[in-house]
Amino acid sequence: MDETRVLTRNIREGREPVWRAEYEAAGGWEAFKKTLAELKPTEVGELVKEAGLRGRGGAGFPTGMKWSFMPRFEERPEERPAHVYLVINADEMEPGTFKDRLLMEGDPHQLIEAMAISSYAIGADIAYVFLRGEYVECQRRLQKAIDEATEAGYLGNDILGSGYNLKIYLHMSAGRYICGEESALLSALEGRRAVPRHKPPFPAASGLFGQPTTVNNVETICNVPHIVSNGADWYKQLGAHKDGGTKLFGASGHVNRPGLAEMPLGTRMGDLLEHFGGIREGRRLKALLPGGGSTPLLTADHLDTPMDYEGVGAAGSRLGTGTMVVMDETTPIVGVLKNLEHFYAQESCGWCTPCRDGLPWVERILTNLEAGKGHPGDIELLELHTKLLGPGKTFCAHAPGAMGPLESGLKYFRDELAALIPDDSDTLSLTEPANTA
Ligand code: L3W
Repeated sequence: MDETRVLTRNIREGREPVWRAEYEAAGGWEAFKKTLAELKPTEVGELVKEAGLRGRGGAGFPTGMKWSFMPRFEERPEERPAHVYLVINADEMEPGTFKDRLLMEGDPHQLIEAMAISSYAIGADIAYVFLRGEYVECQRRLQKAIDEATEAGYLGNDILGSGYNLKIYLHMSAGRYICGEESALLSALEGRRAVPRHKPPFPAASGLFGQPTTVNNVETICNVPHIVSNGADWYKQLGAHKDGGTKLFGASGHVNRPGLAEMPLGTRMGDLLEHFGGIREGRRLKALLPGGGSTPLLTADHLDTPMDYEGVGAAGSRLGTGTMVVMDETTPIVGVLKNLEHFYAQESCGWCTPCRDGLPWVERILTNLEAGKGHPGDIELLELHTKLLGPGKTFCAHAPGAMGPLESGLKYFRDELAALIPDDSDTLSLTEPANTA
């Protein structure tokens, strides 16, 4: 299958990105000029709503609707707070996920232009990119793009004579997975401990420094200039199933050609795997995480799944970040689950008890199972944890996300996991220390 290159149209493998002159020659910054000249801020939001753009960070929340929660001050400028913020969540740390990095390294002006249009739409005067600490090359390239855009008059005061003011800043994350949760991200950006906040209030009501704020993912926002340039109908027809637009799909693990590809949302899962060269060494697919570490596993029975929000949801999982982690038939599922739960246990912020104490317990049970030291009742205990740490039981989505692969692992591979408990194992032990060898 050929790619449908919209967001990646300027990206050239292994080379420097297009800088301003080349970006402009390819039509770059025209969408921002059009926005300032022809569209009211709310009209940009309406366009994005009509296009049906949904968040690409994992949750799939409708972007236009999120923007519509921002308070408007056009009619009552005297009530406008000191600042209104757009924050780009570029803390890409989801296991198996590397799509936003490509967009930032490969076409940094696209993100900066997209931020300028989106900031205008929500009435923001300051925008931040909250960037994963290890993404130093993204930092260099984005800073250069910001400097070039400022020099060209696309950022700053009274942009292109429109009266609109915008500054963009880069902030490097100190490096914790939980910083990608939007409210923990805002705390980190304020210089405080990265612990999630209660929602509501959502960021539009009280976000960065208590001011109106919208948090969007990198890929989500990169769609905006294309929607402004080509219209909502054009965008909708790009999708192959229910949702409009394209998606950066990825594959890592046991495929012949791991990497990224921009394809219509709703592309069949089997076609995507084929695009990535199929399962390596002629083996068969055992399972895959469709969109990063916190999305429930799917199996070879799901190859016909359309990879969009509805399609993957109907198959019992989530589209997540759209970057698949692929496992062939030789992969022991206990190792997959143990590795994932080790990550989530380590990355818990420790704020709420079920997450802080439950995840290491899950990891311990899986570690023992893998080492042949399981006990009767372990499977039921794991099952119980998927309920105790499930949606609504914890402060944020971290632990429920971690339970996604475990619950689906138990659903599809229960016998394989149960067979790891030795026949001569003694009775249930809940206190055995972790095998940390
Ligand atoms: C106003 C309401 N706003 C929801 C907004 C909310 C947020 C967005 C999504 O988790 C998932 C998580 C990870 N009024 C609102 C509202 N909003 N209801 O909509 O919110 P929510 O709560 O559905 O999800 P979340 O807590 O933001 C995101 C999963 O994504 N994930 C993680 C990906 C990680 C990366 C990365 O490393 N780059 O993308 C992958 O699947 O587990 O379940 O803005 O404010 N009533």
